[in-house]
Amino acid sequence: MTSSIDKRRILDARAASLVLPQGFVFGAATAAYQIEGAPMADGKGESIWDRFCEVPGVIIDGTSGDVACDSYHRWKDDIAVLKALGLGAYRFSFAWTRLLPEGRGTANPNGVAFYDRLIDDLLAAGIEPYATLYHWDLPQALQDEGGWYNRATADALADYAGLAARSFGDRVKKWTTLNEPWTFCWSGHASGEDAPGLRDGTRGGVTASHHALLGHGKAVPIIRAEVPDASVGIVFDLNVAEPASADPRDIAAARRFDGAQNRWFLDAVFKGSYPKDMLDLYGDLLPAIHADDNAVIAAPVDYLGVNIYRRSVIAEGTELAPLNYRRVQPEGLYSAVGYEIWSRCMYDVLRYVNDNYAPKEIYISENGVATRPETVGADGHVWDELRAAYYVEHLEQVAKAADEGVPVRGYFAWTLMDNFEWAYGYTTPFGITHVDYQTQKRTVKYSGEIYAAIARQEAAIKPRSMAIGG
Ligand code: IFM
Repeated sequence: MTSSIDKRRILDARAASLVLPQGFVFGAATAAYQIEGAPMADGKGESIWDRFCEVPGVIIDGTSGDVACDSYHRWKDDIAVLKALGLGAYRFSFAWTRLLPEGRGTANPNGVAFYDRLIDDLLAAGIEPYATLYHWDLPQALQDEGGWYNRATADALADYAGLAARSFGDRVKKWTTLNEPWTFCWSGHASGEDAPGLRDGTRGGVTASHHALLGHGKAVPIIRAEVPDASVGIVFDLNVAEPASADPRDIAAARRFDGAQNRWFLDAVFKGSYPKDMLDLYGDLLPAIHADDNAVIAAPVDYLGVNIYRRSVIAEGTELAPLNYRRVQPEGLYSAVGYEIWSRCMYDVLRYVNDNYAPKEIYISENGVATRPETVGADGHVWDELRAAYYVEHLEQVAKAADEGVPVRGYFAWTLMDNFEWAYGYTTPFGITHVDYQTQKRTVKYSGEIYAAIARQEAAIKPRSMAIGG
């Protein structure tokens, strides 16, 4: 039997031997609703997640992001953690309703001032801000006008992008328009597990997707006009889809699933049109696609962000007609949110994206693993060995793809610290830093230490306890 200490030694050695390209960016990611708290402070407006969390039964533990990590007040603690970890980049999102409480119109100066402070303090700490405009928290005022079912929401996103770029573009140079349109469009509008909780099936998912992509396409030139030296991209959550068997029906189902989650978004942005097989499949369920929409959506981007958590093994089934698929769970190790832990998905997705779409640059904008809630031990540590191994194994796959010439430029751990995991509430933490929600004390976990050591290219890993805030 290998002891825990031996396992850590082996892992530390593997971490120490990782080689990533020169200049590779190591960062950590968060999102506004998941960490900030203070939902109504200083003139902030209501978002669809503020509203959704009030619906009984939708969040597994009945919680919300009302307090979360209290980062609205404790952003300095978050920066202290990033600094202690030695990370060079922080991916965060703006809460649209802090900047524009009604979704459009007059800016809220308090919201602008909050992100000014965050950005200034990040830069002072030598950490590059990677800002995301939309990480799922649509203003409720826009939802009341139809949300992503309404084409006008695309224009509202573009106007909001202009405001953010004018306000912060002198200091923020890395811009992401949307985070994970597949998830927020389909989980929010087809199956209903996420806000706004609509269960409108494929028609809902595809309608929201088209308008979200349109908003992205309209936002890109506006950001460029405001910030000529900006690097602008979009973040997709992609999974390579594998047929569960050689049965032609499973092969066809995997192809449909790939079309819905991957090709629909990637073809639109990188090839300038939706995949023909998916247009045919969706048929009458499609929203109105105007003559120049494809060209708008295909506005050239500087990079693609890839969020990757698993592969998808797909059989024919009954989910989301006419996609008609079923997710198969191969035997193996699973995370607390039921995702198979299978590091090869990282290499496969990088190759898939590079070989089929050849983006100029790729960032792994999120990757990480959920466990059950952890506690800080008597020795002051959180020995999250499973998560530490996850990072080492997935970074080995990044290194392999980079070695083969895939232009992967950086990696962001999901997530900097335990936070509000949407419908799972606080039951499935993903953090490399533990958060004690009673005291708001942040304690870097073993995974954070090992990740920091990799980021610093240290040869030897010496875990130590770091407690910040509280
Ligand atoms: O927490 C989420 C994040 O907001 C978007 N990507 C997936 C993460 C883990 O589920």
